[in-house]
Amino acid sequence: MSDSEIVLYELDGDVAIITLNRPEKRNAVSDRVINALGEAVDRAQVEAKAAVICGAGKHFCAGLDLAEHVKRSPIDGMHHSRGWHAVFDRIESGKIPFFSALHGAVVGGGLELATATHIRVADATTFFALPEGTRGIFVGGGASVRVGRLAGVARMTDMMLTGRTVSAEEGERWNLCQYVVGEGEAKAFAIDLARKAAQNAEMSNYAILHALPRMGDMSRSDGLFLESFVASLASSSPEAEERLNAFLNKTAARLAHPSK
Ligand code: 1HE
Repeated sequence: MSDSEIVLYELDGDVAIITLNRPEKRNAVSDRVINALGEAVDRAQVEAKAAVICGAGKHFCAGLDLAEHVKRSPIDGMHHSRGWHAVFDRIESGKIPFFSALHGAVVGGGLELATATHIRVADATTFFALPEGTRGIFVGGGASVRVGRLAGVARMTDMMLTGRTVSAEEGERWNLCQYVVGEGEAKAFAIDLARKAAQNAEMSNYAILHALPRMGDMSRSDGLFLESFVASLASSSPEAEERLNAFLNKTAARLAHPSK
């Protein structure tokens, strides 16, 4: 299978759809997969306004390709982990929002990939796990930072010490995903969300992706100051003026109650 087949890339209007395509190995992330994923992510940042990452077959992603990891020197292990960080950082801190459509196993590096995306949609078959302890290794694709912050260190410690699996519903309560949908519905749902996000002002999306997480890490006073700064920058753009006038002229769509 060539690199362009191991990770599929498709552009659907403004939305890039990136599919891990190694179902016979449950989309385990080999060196080739991480490289091809990095290329697809970079292409999406240029061509699309939002992107969806999903997995072919019965599982989103079984994590690190364990077959490639049996013998790695400490330096190679460090380089490997930093390579994953580089790709996942480009997902989390790029130009466009990333959505993940989850089903089946979202485990180890698969959960690390999912938590680098901004919005995670899980279908009813989804389960989350961090089995690194069981395998005699440690997380290396960013889970210590991302999963620990989303779910809390106590829950992550539990997942790693006991190897427990966490259902989609429980995962939603733990912030591992923001949406739970019916079996087989995650991809269409995530694409729909991505299309909506792609219609936002690009500056608003950029501020959401880059300013929000930084503000969360700042003191209250610094966070509020930066919020004012970003707000004034965003609202002084011609696009903001156009969109605000569209609301006032009654040409912009109205918000609807969630039940509608
Ligand atoms: C793999 C991998 C893999 C499957 N690396 N080959 N991840 C894990 O510890 C999860 C390991 N995988 C599983 O627990 C199960 O495979 C699943 C629950 C995901 C799916 O089960 P199932 O019954 O559908 O599939 P299977 O029969 O276990 O696997 C099908 C094939 O995929 C089989 O190969 P085959 O040649 O015998 O057909 C498996 O060996 C292969 N396979 N998962 C390599 N992960 C940056 S650090 C991140 C650290 C981690 O990610 S640790 C977590 C690793």
